[in-house]
Amino acid sequence: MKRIVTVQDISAVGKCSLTVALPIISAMGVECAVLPTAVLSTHTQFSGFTFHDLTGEMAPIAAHWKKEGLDFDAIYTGYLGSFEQISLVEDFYQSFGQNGAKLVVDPAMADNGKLYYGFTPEFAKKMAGLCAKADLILPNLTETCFMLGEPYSPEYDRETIRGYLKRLCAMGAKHAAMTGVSYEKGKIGVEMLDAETGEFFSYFNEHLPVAFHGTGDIFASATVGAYAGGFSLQESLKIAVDYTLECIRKTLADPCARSYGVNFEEAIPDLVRRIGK
Ligand code: PXL
Repeated sequence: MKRIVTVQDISAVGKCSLTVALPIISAMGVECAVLPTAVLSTHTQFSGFTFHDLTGEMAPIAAHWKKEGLDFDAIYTGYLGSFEQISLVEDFYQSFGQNGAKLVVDPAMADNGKLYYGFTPEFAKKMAGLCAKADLILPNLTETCFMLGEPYSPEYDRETIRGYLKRLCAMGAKHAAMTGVSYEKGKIGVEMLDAETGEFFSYFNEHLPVAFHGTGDIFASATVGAYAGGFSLQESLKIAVDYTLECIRKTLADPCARSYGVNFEEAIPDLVRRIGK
């Protein structure tokens, strides 16, 4: 069985970061180790959340894993809370990337033209440095704009997106896949550039006219689960687009849907069937 490690926070309630990465990646038949960065009562879109930083635990946990001879097929980072955590992830990759572990970075820090609570444009530049080392990055348009120092506009065309992807790859990422891309009314999906071949790949499915928190984490987790499980990158992105759409459908159909995240749980059986597990 493949084993990956994901580095992100535990938002105890919130259907994001570790509470979605663990169930999704495990359900896809991939062992999911966790390097938790912080414990929050909820994600930061709630007001009054508690926050307990675990930065001090990261290096000792990594050192113990090294001593035990553990390694990983992929290192998947999501929401990181500080410059120091990004530096620690860079050290972690330096140490655990030697055996060919792929680094997948979801620079979860912004959406809809705005940085999440607590982040600054300087933080986005530091995140761009981590993205430069990655095999695959999964930013949305807002995160891309902050990393490239471009103004955000919800209006764009394919040429603009492809230009941004080229610039992200020029910084060092081997594959840059932008999530939540829509060139045509009623369709949304992903556009990826493979820096080695210079080829673009895109895939779209139905765009339901709603926006929910947490879909980026769900998308990234499904991509990592599929990719680590042996699917090609292209097929992994298709699986993630379709699964994210199914989660949104399930949320819209759920009379008890939560306001803070999507119903990814009831779409897991579809995902598992899709990947033939
Ligand atoms: O979904 C990304 C995310 C992860 N973790 C925390 C967050 C957010 C987005 O707001 O606040 C703590």
